[in-house]
Amino acid sequence: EDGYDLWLRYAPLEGAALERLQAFNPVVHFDSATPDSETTDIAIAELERGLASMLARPLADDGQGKIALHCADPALPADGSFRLAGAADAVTLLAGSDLGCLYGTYALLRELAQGADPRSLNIASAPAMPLRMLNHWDNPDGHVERGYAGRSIFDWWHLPQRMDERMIDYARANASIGINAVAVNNVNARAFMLEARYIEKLARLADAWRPYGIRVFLSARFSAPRDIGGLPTADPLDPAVRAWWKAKADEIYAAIPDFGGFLVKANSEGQPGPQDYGRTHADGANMLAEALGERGTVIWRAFVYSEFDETDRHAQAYAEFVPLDGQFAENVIVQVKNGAIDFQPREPFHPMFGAMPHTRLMLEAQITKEYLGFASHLAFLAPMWEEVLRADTGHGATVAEVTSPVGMAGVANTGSDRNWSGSDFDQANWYAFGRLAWDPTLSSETIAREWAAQTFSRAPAFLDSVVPMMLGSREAVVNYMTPLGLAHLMGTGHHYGPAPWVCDLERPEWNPCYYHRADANGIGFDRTESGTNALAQYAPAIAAQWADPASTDPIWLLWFHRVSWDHPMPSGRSLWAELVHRYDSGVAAVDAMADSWANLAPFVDARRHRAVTENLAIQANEARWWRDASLAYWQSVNGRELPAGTPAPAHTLDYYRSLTFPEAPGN
Ligand code: BDP
Repeated sequence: EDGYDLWLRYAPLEGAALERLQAFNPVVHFDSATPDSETTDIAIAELERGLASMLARPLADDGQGKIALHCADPALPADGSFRLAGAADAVTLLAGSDLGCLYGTYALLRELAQGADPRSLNIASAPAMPLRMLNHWDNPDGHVERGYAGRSIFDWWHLPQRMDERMIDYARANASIGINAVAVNNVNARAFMLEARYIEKLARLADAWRPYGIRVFLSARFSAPRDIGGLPTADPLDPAVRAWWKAKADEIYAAIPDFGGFLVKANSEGQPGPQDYGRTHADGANMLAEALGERGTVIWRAFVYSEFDETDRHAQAYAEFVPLDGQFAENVIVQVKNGAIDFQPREPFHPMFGAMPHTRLMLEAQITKEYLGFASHLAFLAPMWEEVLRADTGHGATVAEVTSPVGMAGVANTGSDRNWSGSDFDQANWYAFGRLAWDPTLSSETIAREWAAQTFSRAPAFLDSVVPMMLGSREAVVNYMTPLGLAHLMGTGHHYGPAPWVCDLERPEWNPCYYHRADANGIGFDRTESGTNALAQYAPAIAAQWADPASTDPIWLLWFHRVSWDHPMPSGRSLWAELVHRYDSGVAAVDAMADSWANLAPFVDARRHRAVTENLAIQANEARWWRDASLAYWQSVNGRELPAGTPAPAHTLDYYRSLTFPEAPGN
């Protein structure tokens, strides 16, 4: 086992589950109305592959098969919805489209792989969100920005003539969790990826993925008309620029009739955009939307912080976008990160959610763990996404309700590593992302359980131990990296490891000290009225709750408030003692994960067990590193002793400050 098969291992069943399936004679047949398509062929082949593997024998087709597919049921919508109904003599899979049959097939296999009784299946499933998308930050030269799993899986060098089999396995994995859209290149985009030779390459991928229900998108560089089009400007209101994009869209649609559209990062972190010409985000997005017309969608990112404007980075996206509500074309989606800063281990939900009722907003999550320990720390991210999806915006809807009519994008964590994600447990984040985009009401626990059962072992004793370990893992990371609402304390550039002392970077909001604002008197970022008042961007009920430290959940305290080191916490501890306590809990939680995992050796093949063990050893060391370096720094600022009985940092602050990591994966 090397992890390549992901959650699609279809491990042989045992005991009662095996007997039940044996007795069931699970041969597949389909009705005559079912369209003969590549997609139904894939569904049937996948079912046969999965069933044969779980039965550990080839399927014998005696004409009496008990799995019946009806993929053209007029009563069901053609959006991928399906129904699975078990009975004593058959399992029926009903869908309104061949894609629904493919999704239903994966659902059936997922249930059987967990040992479910086929006769008692009763599932009606429909995608909650129309767009369930991966955003790859992959560069055409094979480097992946913020990628920790090797090189890019996309081989632009050899495409279109040569296409790796991995592209099919990638599509299978995505289809199995309902992902239906992929932006193949980095949002920090190279304009040449819009050239004809790249369209040919992309068309090969689009053709390969179409039967799996996946549409391709391209990240488009806003200045492309200048960069590659020979025009003197990229001004969105310039007729020649508009004509260039229209012709470009026509060229793409001629090669890829179901091309999804463009993903755009504009006027952010040095990227070009409409503001370069005194135009708004709406002007820029609408120009591209017009070029695509009804054929496709412009996904315009709200992650902006162009020039530091003396206020608060937290407030910038809202300030630029909310006044434009109602001005975006029908086929524009604004894609908003879960929080207002940048994919930190914990952020409150972004205040834009719910604040733009006349704009289609989509949630952007980060699957790759840029700020949560890369691929060496174990952090299961479903609880983080569940936290944001379930957040009440105060505008009469949760974040899930605001975004469900549109969709959810995840920054992919895939790479050329044999196990795809850089570590076995990081596969769970890809899986969880897809499952939540399909159904944001699923609990993290359900997702962890089904993933772990399919990926490692369905033994209840294994699951009862590994699931709680996964569920607590992200909170452990929050505690040893950025407890109590702290954020952005990581090392410069590579974003790995602690560096709360950094204070000399060119732009204020690049510095950790800008975020923690610690001095002898206190710590935290005042975003209330007495500070930057970014809090006023939230709906009144939410803002009121967070305006007072006493009614603010301690997990957000230092995000919104600057308090003294003696500030009394609900636990009865002072802020300083509570902070130390949280770091220690984070470290202890990692040690507990390592212990649990050690006990699970009997359930996991030796190779993957060892790989996880090695990562947990790294994490245990590095949790201490985060704790010790952070505490050493806070002590240098506040001059305080550690609470009695608390171990001192292993090294001096100077030691932690002197560490450099030229070998760390950079950006
Ligand atoms: C930040 C990353 C940077 C991305 C940027 C983005 O550090 O590499 O380009 O987000 O989302 O988190 O555009």
